[in-house]
Amino acid sequence: MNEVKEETLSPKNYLSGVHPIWCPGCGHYFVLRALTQALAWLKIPNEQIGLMTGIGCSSRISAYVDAYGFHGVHGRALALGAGLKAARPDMHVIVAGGDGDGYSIGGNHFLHACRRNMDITYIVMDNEVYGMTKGQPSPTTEPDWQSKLAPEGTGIRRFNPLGIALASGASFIARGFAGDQKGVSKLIVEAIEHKGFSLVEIKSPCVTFRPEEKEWHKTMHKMNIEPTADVLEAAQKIHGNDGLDTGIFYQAELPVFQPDFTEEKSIVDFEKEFEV
Ligand SMILES: Cc1ncc(C[n+]2csc(CCOP(=O)(O)OP(=O)(O)O)c2C)c(N)n1
Ligand code: SF4
Repeated sequence: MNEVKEETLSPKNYLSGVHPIWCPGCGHYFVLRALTQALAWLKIPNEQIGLMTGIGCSSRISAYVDAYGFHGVHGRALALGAGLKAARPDMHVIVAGGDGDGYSIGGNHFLHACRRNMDITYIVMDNEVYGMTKGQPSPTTEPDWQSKLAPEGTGIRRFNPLGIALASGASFIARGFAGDQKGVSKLIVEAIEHKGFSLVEIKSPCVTFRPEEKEWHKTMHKMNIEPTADVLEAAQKIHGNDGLDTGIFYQAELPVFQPDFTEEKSIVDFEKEFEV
């Protein structure tokens, strides 16, 4: 790992040196940059970071960051993150991946990660498509998007990650846009500092299979949403807009689930404590 000295701390201290193989112009490059900026800002020692990812172009990010990491199984990154946080509460656990990884095959884990509210930061690079497997529609793809694989569109309504996170009990819910690197970096800082499960959904264009997403920089609203701890107000902000707003939609202090494995406990004590 890189030696981190306070006076020389910069985003570069958090790059592994492995060269990203994303397509030129892919939004995920900007997310990587925003993440390393956030880590440098917070001065988190590299060995105190656990970056767990699933499978997809976005999930490759764990190879590019100089931290402990695990490039796991498709849709299971949150389970890895929960396991790490349970065993090592002292670590900053960051889970990252794509909309396919997190909302489709990993959808069940997403619901329960929100509900459990462990102190984990979840970064989803949402490009509204499966990039790695050549452009299949994902849960966030609009129903009328026509592609070789779905020539007439899917006709299926979109998954609403922010609304579902709110309904499921996440205590920090934000949306950013990869093209607004400063904004995304700030959201990641706030999310890591937040105690509880934080969702940072980042609209991150797939320039290869959804070239029209290059236009997002013209349509996304930059950091126009202020946080609220009121669920109804947050629901209005999430559901009552055009899906292009960014910022923190909801932030509240809610009970955080953290099993205590630091002392010998029987399973009966554990069940009593957590009412399982
Ligand atoms: C169990 C399993 N099913 C399917 C796949 C094939 N697969 C690999 S990546 C992927 C989707 C990736 O899409 P997303 O998570 O949105 O990331 P992106 O590549 O767009 O960044 C799929 C379906 C797999 N690797 N494992
Ligand atoms: S296929 Fe799309 S998501 Fe994957 S690296 Fe290329 S631009 Fe990025």
